Parts: sequence; C-alpha cells; structure tokens
Amino acid sequence: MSEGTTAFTPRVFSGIQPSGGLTLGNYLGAIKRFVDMQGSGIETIYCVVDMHAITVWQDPDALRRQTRELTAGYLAAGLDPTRSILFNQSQVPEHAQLAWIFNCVARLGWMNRMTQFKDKAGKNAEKASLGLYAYPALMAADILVYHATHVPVGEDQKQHVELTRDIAAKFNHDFKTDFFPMTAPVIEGAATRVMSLRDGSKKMSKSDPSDASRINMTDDADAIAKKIRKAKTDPEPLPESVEGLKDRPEARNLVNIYAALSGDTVADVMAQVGGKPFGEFKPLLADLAVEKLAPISSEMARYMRDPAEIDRILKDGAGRARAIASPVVQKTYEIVGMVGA
Ligand code: AQP
Repeated sequence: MSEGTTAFTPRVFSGIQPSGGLTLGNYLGAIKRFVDMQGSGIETIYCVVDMHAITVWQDPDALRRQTRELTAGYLAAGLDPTRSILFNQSQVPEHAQLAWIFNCVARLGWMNRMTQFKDKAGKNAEKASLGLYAYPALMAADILVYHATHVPVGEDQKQHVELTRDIAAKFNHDFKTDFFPMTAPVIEGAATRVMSLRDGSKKMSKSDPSDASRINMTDDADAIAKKIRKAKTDPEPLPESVEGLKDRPEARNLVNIYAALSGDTVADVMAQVGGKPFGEFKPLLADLAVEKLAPISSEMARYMRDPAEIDRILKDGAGRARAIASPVVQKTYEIVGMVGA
C-alpha cells in the first residue's frame, strides 16, 4: 500500500451497502481483499453502510435481513471481529454528524460530476432522493471520521475516494489545518470490476433486475453451475494469450473471475486454459466457483441461524468505532467554530 498520507498512522476503512444479497463482485472486489488486509498489521475497520442503502427505497424488514446477511457474509468469508472493527453505520451517529459538515464543504459542481449518481438516478433524476445525491459526502465522512489512510474498493468507487480527497483538501485549506489525511484508494487484483454474466459492458450488481446476471453468495452449486453455463460469450474459443482477451469483454470477465478465485495471475490462468472452447472452460470455472463459494455460503447460513449473535457483534463493533470517531467529530466541531465543542 502506498500513496496515503504519511503523517497519519495507517488505517484501513471500507464498507458495503446492505442493499440486496452479496454478489461475487462484492466478494472478489471487496470482502476477499478486506480479509487479506486484516493480516497486514494495520488496524482494519469494516462497515455495513445501511445509511447509504436507504438512499434508494429499502423495505424495512428486508433492510434488517440484508444487514444481518451482509454481516454474516463478512464473518463467513473470514473477517474476525476481534481483529477488525465490524459494525453497521447507523449505530455510529458520528458518520452523519461529519457528513453534514462535509455537505457544507463539498461543491455542487463536484457532486454533479459523480457518475454513480447519474447511473443510479437514470433519466428521472428529479425523482431521486437528496440522499442519493449527497451519498459521496457521507462516504467521505465514513472514511475520514476514522482518519483512514487506505480504502480497499472496486474500480467503480474510485471517483468517490477521489472526491473524499478533494473534501479533505478543501477542509484543510479553508480552516488552515492538516487535520484530515489524503486517503488512498486501494484497487488491486484481477477482479476490481467483475462484469455482469449477461452483458460484458455492465458491472455485476446486486440490484440488477436479472438474477442470471450475477452469482449471489447464497446461490447453491446447481445455480452457480447453471449461471456460468449460460453466461454470455462470443462463439470463438479462448485466445492463446492475455493480449487476445483485449477486445473480448465476456471472455476476459470469466478469465478474471477464474484468476481471482484461484489466486493465480491472469497470465498463469491463460497458460492453463488458453485455446480451450467455452464448453470446456465453463465447467472448470463452475467447479472452482463452487469449491470456493460453497463453504462461505454454508457458514453464512450458520451465522444467520443466530441473529442475536450477529447483533451482538455489530453492537460491540459500534462501541469500538465510536471510541475513534467521537474525538474526531469533537475536534472537527472545534475547528469549524461550534460553541460547546
Ligand atoms: N462488480 C463488481 N466488481 C468488483 N467490485 C465490486 N463492488 C461492487 N460491485 C463490484 C465493490 O463492492 C464494494 C461494495 O459496493 P456497494 O455495495 O457499497 O455498492 P456498489 O458498488 O453500488 O455495489 P453493487 O453490488 O452494484 O450494489 P447496488 O446494486 O446496490 O448499487 C465496493 O468496494 C465496490 O467497489
């Protein structure tokens, strides 16, 4: 990890929205890397960002279930709540407190450039919630309320982490301070952008209306094999080398998924499977996906049978998170000039 502000103690923060079931994209682009960072000797803080999830409509019962299911996914994939701080955002009100300050720092012009808002609001932006528009300022608060120096994310979140740096820089400049760090996005590995199985130009997403477009972490072996068998591809066999994947988005996506699941480089994978027809490659990929995902999904199911234990873990994590976040908000209020801070 590099590029983060050196004057600050390295600290990792990241989060996932409980806006649906977890996908293979969330696992490979985020959770698997969160787990890897847990052993790096740096403090790691991971969040279920429920306040982000409600920027689009969430049924309350579904939100409760998805929050616990995402927590179960974190735990089943290997996050250890004694080594990482694991909590849900709404239990730490300092995120919302700092977000308001950042709403007053961020400029409308910056927010208007956020591509995720444009994608999610679609043609009907007038009907989108104000929260969806302000989402990146809340994300900046999530990160900076812990003075996090590094944020592991998928490619799609890069622009939001850059905005976080802009907000920190403007705050520091306006108030003549160096209170907030310049956080670095950490976007690494073969699966920083896992694409839809139905359309190689769209990212795999939990809110895609087509279930066939994604592998869910709760899918059983049959469903995984079927979705991979039906994944859209072109009619040619796999190319012989990595360069041959360049203009073949669907083939490249499946090879990237294989590499991320196996832990091999894309070049190694191509050395093993280059030239094979999809009829041979897809069953290999399906077997690997089942081998890697089945133990996680059965662990998730085990955690979900004890929701009280999940809630206890989240509450404990929230207490530890607040111990870091509260002094940061107090100091921010003091810098801004709030009386009583
Ligand atoms: N397809 C993906 N490939 C790689 N990484 C991905 N991530 C999401 N999709 C992919 C990464 O997962 C983390 C959590 O994302 P999120 O749930 O907070 O929001 P998102 O990026 O909007 O994810 P989804 O699945 O597409 O959710 P919805 O459908 O609700 O919008 C992030 O690090 C993200 O980069």
